[in-house]
Parts: sequence; structure tokens; C-alpha cells
Amino acid sequence: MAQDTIFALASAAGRAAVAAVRISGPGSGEALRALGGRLPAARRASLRRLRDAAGDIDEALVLWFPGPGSYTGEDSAEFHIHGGRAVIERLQGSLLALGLRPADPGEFTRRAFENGKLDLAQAEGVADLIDAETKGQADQALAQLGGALSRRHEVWRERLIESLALLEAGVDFPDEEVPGDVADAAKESLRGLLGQLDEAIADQARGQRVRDGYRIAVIGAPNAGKSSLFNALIAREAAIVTATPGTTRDVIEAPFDLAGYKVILADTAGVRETGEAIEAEGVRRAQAWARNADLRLWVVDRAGSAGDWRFAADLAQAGDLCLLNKADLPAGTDEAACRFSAEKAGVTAHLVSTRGAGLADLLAAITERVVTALAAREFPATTRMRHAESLRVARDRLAAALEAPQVELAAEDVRLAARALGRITGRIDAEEILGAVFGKFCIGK
Ligand SMILES: Nc1nc2c(ncn2[C@@H]2O[C@H](COP(=O)(O)OP(=O)(O)OP(=O)(O)O)[C@@H](O)[C@H]2O)c(=O)[nH]1
Ligand SMILES: [Mg+2]
Repeated sequence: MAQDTIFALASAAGRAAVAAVRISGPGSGEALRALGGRLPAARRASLRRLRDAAGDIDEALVLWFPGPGSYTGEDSAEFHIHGGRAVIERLQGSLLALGLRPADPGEFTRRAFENGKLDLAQAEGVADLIDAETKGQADQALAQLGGALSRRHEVWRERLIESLALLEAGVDFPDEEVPGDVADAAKESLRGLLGQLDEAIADQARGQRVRDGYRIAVIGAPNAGKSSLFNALIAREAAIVTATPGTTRDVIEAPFDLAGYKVILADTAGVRETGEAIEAEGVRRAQAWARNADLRLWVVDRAGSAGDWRFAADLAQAGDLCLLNKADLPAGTDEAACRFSAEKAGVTAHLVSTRGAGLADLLAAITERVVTALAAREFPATTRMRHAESLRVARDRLAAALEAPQVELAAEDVRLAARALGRITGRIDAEEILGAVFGKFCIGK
């Protein structure tokens, strides 16, 4: 089937010094010649005056990438033109007139996948690298793009297939002497692999956290100073602060960069018993966000003596931080009671004031937790739900294979486990997942 030749603005829309327009497909060379004269040397930048029947378009740098040695694997080209709206539209109009069509989101990378230039996990790495806002996200995406994640799954898949061959030797020649130790060797290898898959599953949340952000909830009783702390940490007045308890109702999320990692900080409604419907909904949302967070900052008004700290006490988990706030005021009886209870629950107490005292130490403590949770020498095996699901299926099939009463059943389970791993790189069932993977790309990539 003859492919269309596609085009797209590969750089961001809007006024800029330079804009890059890419084209790919069998008509690329012809289009380049039509607009810029003879084909430039492959992969060398050449200065050309672009023109069509209506006249000059721009003076531009053009690049010619003959297939299959190009990003997409097809003949393709780039025009680096002046980045004004009119010039971009003029060039795109000419390309349309030459019979090229605008690319769908991710279509260049999809073609690269279809031409065997990248596997699916690598293609996802491309999308993640484009979306990366922090160093941690970029490092992880680059490793994935380079094939780190794919190689790991391929090695596992190959081991499954080797074991399958050993098991099938027992199935295909039941009457012959297949030494018992062949099947044993297969099982031994599968058992080792099961251990590795278990480790990868245990580590799976890390990759998703690096990609999507580490979640920190600011929780506590009304008026404890949660919104004040939230504003201090993100260094802007995003949340309303008043002396009236019950000010914050919605969850307010703010992403920020901590030590190169994406962190999402959330201010939440003060937790207390309330008969008021709006506030009750706010409390429900606060509790839900807090439970799913990776870390909770439990803010307590240490100057109080009414025992309000108890309202949010059961949301805090071991490893969280308790912030005894309003260090500039004299301590009430709540401080000692809360500190005692927190430390018993494995929650470290810090004395702070949202007006400044102790905030630098607090930030260091938070940073330490984020880095400990996300950093590791090795990149994690999975970075998306899609990978995690396949990994879990593979693990369950493998466990079933080891338990199977008959070698035929074991072989079938091993086959299914290999299939599940093959979905991660798109070696298996690619058609089903292509839309989901490439639909989220930006146009021009
Ligand atoms: N003295 C003193 N007052 C503080 C400090 N931090 C916050 N406050 C005051 O405490 C009051 C409540 O602050 P908020 O940040 O709105 O408290 P909150 O926990 O978000 O309250 P709700 O949204 O109602 O749950 C305000 O009057 C703040 O100015 C502090 O470190 N010292
Ligand atoms: Mg508030």
C-alpha cells in the first residue's frame, strides 16, 4: 500500500526565530525538489530559496533524509524556515498543494515503529521526553528511548522461550527419553525469572512516580496553617489564607521541581466533624487525596490546647512528617500531646513556622524522602500502567506454570507469559495498542 506523504510543524506554534517543518513519505524528495530545486546532499544542511508557482516563500535551511536511514525509515526532509505565522502557513499551503497531507498526532513516530526503527516502549520514551519538565523525567525517558526498558523485557522473553523449548521437548516426544533434568532445568530458570519479575513489580511504582510526579498532601485540622505552608513551599500565594477555620474546600494541586524530580503538592481542606455539606465534601476529598499520596505533611497548630490535632491524626502514616506549626507563638498543650502520638506512629515531628522558621530544614527533609523514593542506579522496568499490567500478567502466568500439574499446561502458561511481555515492546498484539500509544503524541512527532 502506497503511503501518503505527510507534513507537520515540528516546532512549537507561535512566533519564533526558526520553525521546523517536517515531511515524510515517498513524495518527500519530489516535494523538496519542487520547492527548493535540486536535492541537497543527504543529511547535510543546505541553504535554499523556497518558491512555488505563486512566488518566493522563504530563504531556508533544508535537510534531506533518504530512507531507510531516516527517523521514520521513509524518505523525509526538514525545512528550517523563519518562524513567523505567515511563512509557516505559506509553506504548509504549498505542501498541501503538492498533494501532501497534514500528519496525525504521533504519525512520524508511528511510521518509525512500523518500519522497525523503534519499538513501542521506545516510542513511548520519545513522547515522555517531549513532555519531560524535570531532569528526572528526562533521564528516565532518554533511557527508555535508548531501549533500556525494551532490552530488559526482551531478555526475560527470550528466557521464557528457551524454557518453553525445553518444556516442549517433553510434550512432543512423550515416549522418548527426555531426561527429567531437562524439565527441571526449565523450571529452575523459570523460578529465577519469577523472582526478577516480582522485583520489577515491587519497583513499578517508582517509574510511574518519576514520570507522573511524586504526590505530597498537606493535611491537618482547620486553621492549622496548611494553606500558609503550601504557599510558602511553592513560593506563591496560590491558596487563600484566612483566620477563619474551614477556609480551604477544594484540593489545590501545584506541580514543582524538587532536586530534579516532579513533585505535586496538594493543599487540602481542614479535617474535622462537620454537618455542613460543602465542607464535608472538602474533607472527603482531602482524605482521599491524602490516602493516595506518597507523603503527607501533617500540619498541627502547636499553640492550640483544644486537641484539634486529633482530627487528622489517623491520616498520617509511618514515614510522614508532622509539622508543629506557629513556632513563633507560645506552645499550647497540643504540642506535647501531638508530638508524643506522632513519634509513636513513626511520624517525625518538626517545629516550624510558615513565616520562615524551620522551613529550610523541612524542605531538606522532603527532598531527602523524594530522592530516596525515586532515585536508584537502575532505571525501573516500567513507567506506565500499560507496562505494569503486562508485567503482572506475565508474572501470574509464570507462577501458574510453576504450579502446573502437567508439562503441557506449564508450556501453555509460559507461552502466555512470553506473550504478555511481548506486548510491552509491541512485538505482540501491536495493532490493539497502537491507537492508545500514538494518539497521545503531539503533532509533528
Ligand atoms: N502566628 C502564626 N500564624 C500562622 C502561621 N501559619 C499560619 N498562621 C495563621 O493561621 C491562620 C490559618 O492559616 P491557614 O493557612 O489558612 O490555615 P489552614 O490550615 O489552611 O486552614 P483551613 O483552610 O481553614 O483548613 C491564618 O490566620 C494564618 O495567618 C504561623 O507560622 N504563625
Ligand atoms: Mg487552608
